[in-house]
Parts: sequence; structure tokens; C-alpha cells
Amino acid sequence: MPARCRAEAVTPCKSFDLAAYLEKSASAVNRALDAFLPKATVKPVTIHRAMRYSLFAGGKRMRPALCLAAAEACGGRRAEAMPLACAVECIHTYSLIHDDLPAMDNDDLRRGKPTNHKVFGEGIAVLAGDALLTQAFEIAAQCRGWPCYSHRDIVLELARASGSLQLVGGQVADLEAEGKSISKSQLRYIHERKTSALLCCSVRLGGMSANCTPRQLVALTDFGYHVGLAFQVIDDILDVTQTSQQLGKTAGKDTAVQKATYPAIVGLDRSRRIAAELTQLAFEALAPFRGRAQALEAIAQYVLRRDR
Ligand code: GRG
Repeated sequence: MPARCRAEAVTPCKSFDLAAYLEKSASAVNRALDAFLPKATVKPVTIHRAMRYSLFAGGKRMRPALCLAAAEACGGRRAEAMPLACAVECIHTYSLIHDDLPAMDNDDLRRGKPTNHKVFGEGIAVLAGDALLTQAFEIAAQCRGWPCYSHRDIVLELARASGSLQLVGGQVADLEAEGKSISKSQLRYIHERKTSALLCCSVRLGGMSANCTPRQLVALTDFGYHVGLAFQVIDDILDVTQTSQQLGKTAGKDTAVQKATYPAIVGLDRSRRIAAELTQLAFEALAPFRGRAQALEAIAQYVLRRDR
């Protein structure tokens, strides 16, 4: 199918109110995170304040929303998926805190606020990231466990997505590619790891919390992989088309540090077509759900059309 038709084929159920869905899911996730994390008054207060500062700074909560939506698509209950949704958000926030450090991207702005190390200093920011990563596993361990998916499966899933073969590995490849000219397949390698792995893990964990069938897990993996790649292509596009105020983080940073991105390698128009094609593949992956994955469809469309 030509790229244009593929883009037009992205038409999920129009009656689904995604804004209301995302708001409800973000509120529920925020309440759960607040309950899971040590209060800001617990000693040593600096670390708990620093963890909470970045966690509640106003992220879009896309990974938890994907986790909860995947659980629902498989007939599961939101409450059972919640510890896993919170765990992925803790890992995501840790990665952002560390990514912003002077030793990495050296950024001043994140989620519309000064970055963690700007407020608390570098040492505390490193520790806040470390503590959030550890907190993720503490929270995930509090899930119920399911007949087909034990606590061991859940821990393995989270550890593999965030370790040196995926999230951390992607960040290493990204750092090493700065200032170099790389191929599209090398860029895909980076995106699969630094972005798609955790998004895919979020979707898979949602399915696992609903004790999903092996066929459903394969479909969710396919969906999460493609949505994750589309998410990063759009992120690259937004970096050159939006302002820092719109993004809540420094815009134009990729160009400034000569980061390899889709717009830099194939241009903006081709990047938009690639994102639409990836979203279409994500949609197609949901076929086995026969219309019962409306929230996942709507989130995929939002990922493609988002402006921040
Ligand atoms: C330091 C181990 C380590 C890893 C860092 C996540 C990451 C790897 C780096 C952040 C830079 C970046 C652009 C990563 C790709 C993932 C991504 C697009 C993050 C931003 O996610 P959003 O837009 O952020 O969901 P919010 O703030 O809305 O949660």
C-alpha cells in the first residue's frame, strides 16, 4: 500500500473519548504513585523530595496509559495493572533524570520545569534516578501475580527492557552516535532500545496483568514495538518543529548536538510518512482484539498526532 494510503488508513473508532480516558488514567496513576512512594517528609527528605519532584512534574503518563489500556483490551482490571503501570513510569522518570545530567544531555528544562540536577544538584539527581529505578521493582513486586505470569516473569520483563541490552544500551548507542553520520538501520537500532523497549514493555505488562493468552501477548508486543518506534520518530520531528515552551524541554537540542534523527537523515516529510506507516503497522497488530482495543488504537493515533 502506498505511504499516503497507509497514513489515511489510520482511522480508529471516532466515538472514543481519548482526552477523558488519558485524564482519568493519569489521575489514577498519580494517586497510586503518591501512595507507593515514601512521603516527601520521610527521612532523608532530600531524596524523597527529589524523586517526587521529577515524578510529579507533569509528564504525559503515556507508558502507564498504554499498560492500563492493554490490560483492558485483554479483559483485565485496571487495579491489577496499576502497580505495573506505576513501575514503568518510575523507570521512565529515572531515565529522564539521568539523561538530563551534565554527563549526558546536560539539559536545564524537563516537563516544563528546571531539571532535577538544577534544583537538587548532580549528586542528588543521580541518586533520585537510582532510587526511582529501585522503587520500580519494589512497586512491581507488589503485583498480584497471575496463573500464566509469575512475579519472576514480571521482574524479568522490567529488567530486560531497562537493562544494557535495551534502554541503557540504546542510550549508549545514542551517545556514541553523536556528531557521527549513521545509517537508517543504525538509527532504528537506537530507537528500538532507547524508546520502543520501555513502551513495548508497558503494553506487555498490561496484558500479563490480565493473564493474557500467548496470542494476545504476541499481538501486544507487535503493537508496542511499532508504537514505540513511531513515538520516537514523532519526538525527533517535534524537536525541530516545536518550541521549548510547547515541549516543556529544550527544543532544537538534537540539531545543536548533531544527534542522528529521522528528520536529519531522511527529512521532515519522509519522517512523517515513516511515523504514519509505523502507526498503521501498530493498528494492524491489534486485529486479534476485534475492536476490543479501542483505547490502544486511540493512543496510537494520539502518538502520531501529538504536539508535545
Ligand atoms: C540514562 C539509562 C538512561 C537512559 C536514558 C529515556 C532516555 C534514555 C533518554 C531520554 C531522551 C529521549 C528523547 C529518549 C527517548 C524516549 C522519550 C521520547 C522520552 C520522552 O518521553 P515522553 O515524551 O516524556 O513520554 P514525558 O515527560 O511526557 O513523560
